[in-house]
Amino acid sequence: MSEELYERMAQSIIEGEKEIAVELATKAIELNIHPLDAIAKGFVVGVNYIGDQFGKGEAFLPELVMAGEAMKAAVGVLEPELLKLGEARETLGRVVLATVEGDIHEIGKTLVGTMLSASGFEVTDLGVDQPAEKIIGKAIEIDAQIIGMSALLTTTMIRQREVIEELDKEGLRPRIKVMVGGAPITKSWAEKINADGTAEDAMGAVQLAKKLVGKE
Ligand code: B1M
Repeated sequence: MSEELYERMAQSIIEGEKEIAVELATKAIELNIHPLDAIAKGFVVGVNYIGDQFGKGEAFLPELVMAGEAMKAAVGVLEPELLKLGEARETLGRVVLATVEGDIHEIGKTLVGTMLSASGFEVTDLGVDQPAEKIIGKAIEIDAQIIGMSALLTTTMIRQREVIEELDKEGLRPRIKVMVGGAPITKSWAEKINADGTAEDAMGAVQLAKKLVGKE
């Protein structure tokens, strides 16, 4: 039963059918399917497929845009459920989260923010296309323990390094820890740019953030 639902979820994203995606996300909640399963086993399968097709030149920008919109809408339905499931009792720390300058991919970053909030972090999500000075300025303003940066493009990954270099220059590390993520981000990239860590998905991001504030 859930297998069939997951397949329909993926298909709704591939076809860019926002309303159907929302309907299926709502159905998953009614059926008590864990929202992270609905995202990972259903919707993400679809968005990865269309991303691959786009990469091979077999799908085009309008299809990518429609898939992105359907994905965002479905995840938007599931996010409040993720927050409800969270067992947050104490505040674990303050996190400034952003997608780096020049990059407007927001779905994964927002999901990471939701999971961090559900786990007890106070998250200030600056949104997408955020320059280094804004990210660092906000971290100083709210006395954040962690800066989290997402980048989905190989051309914008470099911005993560710029923020880290600026933090180092201003003597703000190791007080402020930096975690990086996004589809092209690897462990070796994180090490190369001297980040404090990376995670492949939102659950991994929560584990890493807990480790960084010493609350594993
Ligand atoms: Co874009 N796009 N896109 N796109 N897009 C990719 C990234 C791409 C790989 C597709 C492809 O060609 N195969 C490709 C990049 C290629 C490259 O860099 N080598 C690409 C391209 C080229 C582009 C444009 C340049 C296309 C164009 O205009 N010609 C353009 C760039 C615009 C810009 O940013 N300046 C563009 C635009 C778009 C849309 C706007 C249409 C849309 C985004 C909609 C939105 O976000 N509102 C879009 C989409 C949807 C994608 C794909 C298909 C899916 C991204 C996504 O939402 N995934 C993507 C292909 C792919 O990744 N398979 C692609 C689902 C999401 C849950 O996963 O974001 O990876 P993800 O997040 C995960 C983990 O990475 C991790 O946890 C998350 C949850 O599990 N994670 C973190 C993320 N951030 C983290 C932070 C952490 C820790 C973990 O710590 C802080």
